[in-house]
Amino acid sequence: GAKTTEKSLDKKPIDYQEVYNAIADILEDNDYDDGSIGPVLVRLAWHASGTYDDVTKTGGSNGATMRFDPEALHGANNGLAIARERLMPIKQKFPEISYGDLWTLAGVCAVQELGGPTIPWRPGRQDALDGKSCTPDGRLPDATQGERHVRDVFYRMGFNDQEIVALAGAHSLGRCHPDRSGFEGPWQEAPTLFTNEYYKALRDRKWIKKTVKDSGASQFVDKNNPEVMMLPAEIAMKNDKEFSKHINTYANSEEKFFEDFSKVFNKLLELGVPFQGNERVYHFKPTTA
Ligand code: DDH
Repeated sequence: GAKTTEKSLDKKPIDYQEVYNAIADILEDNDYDDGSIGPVLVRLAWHASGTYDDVTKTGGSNGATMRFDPEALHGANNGLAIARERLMPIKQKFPEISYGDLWTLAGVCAVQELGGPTIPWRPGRQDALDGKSCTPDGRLPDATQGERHVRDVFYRMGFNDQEIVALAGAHSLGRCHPDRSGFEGPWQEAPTLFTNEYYKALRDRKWIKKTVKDSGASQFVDKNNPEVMMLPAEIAMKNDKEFSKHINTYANSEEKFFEDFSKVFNKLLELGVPFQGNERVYHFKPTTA
């Protein structure tokens, strides 16, 4: 009947490339950090996904449970309300998209628009209706800890050492904020460009321990440019034989880094998502190309 027709007209399929383009449009913001909200959108996609536990099959980007307490209040998620709010106009423009799909697509868009590789992406995340499936606090990595903890956290998601190092290259983007994590500064001098500079910096520069004035947190800074930093967990990774092997590979080849990052970021964003199997895989066209 007429009613059914109306309903199916309502539910016209979402053009995800259009969503991508709309997100690309709001990335640049001269008032925000280094002039782009891209980095914090990448962090939102990662924190939504990195709660996954491969043993209990809980967590991950399905459900977008970070919208709810207590997950919204987890210390690791400090500052991410900003990222969620910035995406609200996009949600209003494309109300049919789930929050989980929107946040992960925004991460893909930011990586691509800031010069990174194409990341294959599929829709299929469904929103939780309340906070009942919020994950317990402590599933995301603690930057004050060492290589053992980093392995515990990422092995739980189902990643190996090479994948852990490839994922860490996302720190090519963005910066630490004393009021969010206690740490301060970007990982290298161009925090709105997705490159392999992070690995070169980690491998080649002389890192010295320093206390952040505002927070008392201990971090490492570049001897020649103390504006640039590394987290204690990253210096521990650099000093780990297996991790440093991969750091070296990616410092030597941006091409290899891009190839591996594309695969592993896609894997991260799909953890725990109940795909039907018939979803189209998108390879979004950068608006900058
Ligand atoms: Fe990260 N990250 N991250 N990170 N992350 C921070 C910021 C950003 C760790 C700690 C921190 C990944 C892995 C790790 C991004 C992406 C990714 C901050 C600073 C801390 C602390 C937050 C703040 O003060 O605003 C640790 C520890 C690890 C680890 O590997 C052990 C991964 C896997 C990703 C990813 O996207 C694949 C991005 C982007 C930022 C910058 C955010 C911003 O606002 O700028």
